[in-house]
Amino acid sequence: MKQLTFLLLCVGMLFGASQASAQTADKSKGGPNAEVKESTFKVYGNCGMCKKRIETAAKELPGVSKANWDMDEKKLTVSYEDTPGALKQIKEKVASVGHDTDETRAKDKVYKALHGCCQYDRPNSN
Ligand SMILES: [Cu+2]
Repeated sequence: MKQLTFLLLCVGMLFGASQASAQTADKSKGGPNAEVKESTFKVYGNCGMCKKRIETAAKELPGVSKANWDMDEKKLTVSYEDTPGALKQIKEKVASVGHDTDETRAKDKVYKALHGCCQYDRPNSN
């Protein structure tokens, strides 16, 4: 069900992007002229391997230009094109590689497959 939601979000964003290119120079609609925004949010993890995994996952998304996870604070700072749903998509992506965030939760199966030292204490719920 979560995957379906994600898929719908992707389709929605594609549709949004094509609309934006039809109406040129409207920055609020996203697309090539979208403003780059920086956000910081909680991402659970433990070690340097987690850091690499989290940052790599975030940067795989188109529109994400920077990703830095603070190992002490357990917070990820990202620079991304501010299109509708972009931040949620980053959180979904980070959860898809096993790391819970303030809004998204990794699948148990993915979490359990993480390296032993990466199995952080999970929050009770989201
Ligand atoms: Cu780790």
